[in-house]
Amino acid sequence: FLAKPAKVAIVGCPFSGGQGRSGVDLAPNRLIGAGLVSQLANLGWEVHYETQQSFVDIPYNPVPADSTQIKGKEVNNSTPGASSKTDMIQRLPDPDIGRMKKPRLVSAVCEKVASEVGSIAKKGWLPLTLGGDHSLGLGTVSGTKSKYPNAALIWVDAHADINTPETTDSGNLHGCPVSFLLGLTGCNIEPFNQWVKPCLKPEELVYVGLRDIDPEERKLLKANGIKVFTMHDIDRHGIGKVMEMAIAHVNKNGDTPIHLSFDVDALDPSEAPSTGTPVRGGLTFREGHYITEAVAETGCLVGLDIMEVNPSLVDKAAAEKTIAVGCSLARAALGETLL
Ligand code: 4U7
Ligand code: MN
Ligand code: MN
Ligand code: MN
Repeated sequence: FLAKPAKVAIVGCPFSGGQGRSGVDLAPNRLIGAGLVSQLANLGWEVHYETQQSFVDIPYNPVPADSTQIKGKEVNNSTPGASSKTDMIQRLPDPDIGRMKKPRLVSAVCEKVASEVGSIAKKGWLPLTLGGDHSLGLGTVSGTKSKYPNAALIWVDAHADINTPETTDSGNLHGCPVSFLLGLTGCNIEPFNQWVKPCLKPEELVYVGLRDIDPEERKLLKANGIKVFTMHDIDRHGIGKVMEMAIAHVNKNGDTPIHLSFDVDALDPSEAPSTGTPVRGGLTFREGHYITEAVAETGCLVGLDIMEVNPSLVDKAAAEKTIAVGCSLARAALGETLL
């Protein structure tokens, strides 16, 4: 269904509100700065790039690092003490709801991302979303599902990101997007229930690379019969066999649209050191690329996310390495190594 090479629209999402470490919002600019647009164009894709500046219109948004972005907006700041020349948007408080941190901000941003990704998909283009933290996956997958209701989801990550508002210990919503997509118990909650549609069936989902699963997440994975390929499975079978099984699980007839959500922390920290929640014992450089190549080979890719690059972590060399591998994974998913 996607003529290849075709059009890819890059959605840059400078967003960090789904977790606690600043800097992950710098990744889209850095990935673009590393030459991603021309790299994809060189593969034969027509590339559109747009950054989601509209995030700054969200009233819960924290003041952007470059606050010139919001100059010219209407002054309507009644929050005591929050008034300044550059902070001209009224910024509403976003207190925790239960355990969830920044629920209104995350929800509003993901709703915008869902609409953007959905409209790109509806044009028949491939949306490539550059995070930002992985809470954005709630938006990207919702967007893909609005065009392809039967789309499969391949979630490549050290983590399962399937905590619910009730099970999350950290309260960080980047650990929760999958539970909302599945509509698990506890997810029908404000503000998310104002727009999120539980759009993903457990059998449409497969994980690759997991090695840090919370006890409550383990129960949810089992109770819902979700297919998981952990690092242990990759050690046992090799990545070739694992991807064969993973793709067979969600793409039985070879014609199921596939959304690939790649959290760079799936890679070993030696390959992707600049990320907020690194976990030892991850994918090698080649295993990571094999995953994206295997998906490219299906010809079924309809949505791609590169998430959780945080260029402000570790040091300059680490950031450059992580940015380079992010670009490289995106190229491989878009067919760089296909003959
Ligand atoms: B990421 C965690 F407790 N499970 O919920 C949580 F271990 O998008 C981590 O995969 C979540 O990076 C990691 O906070 C979210 C934790
Ligand atoms: Mn993740
Ligand atoms: Mn992760
Ligand atoms: Mn992470």
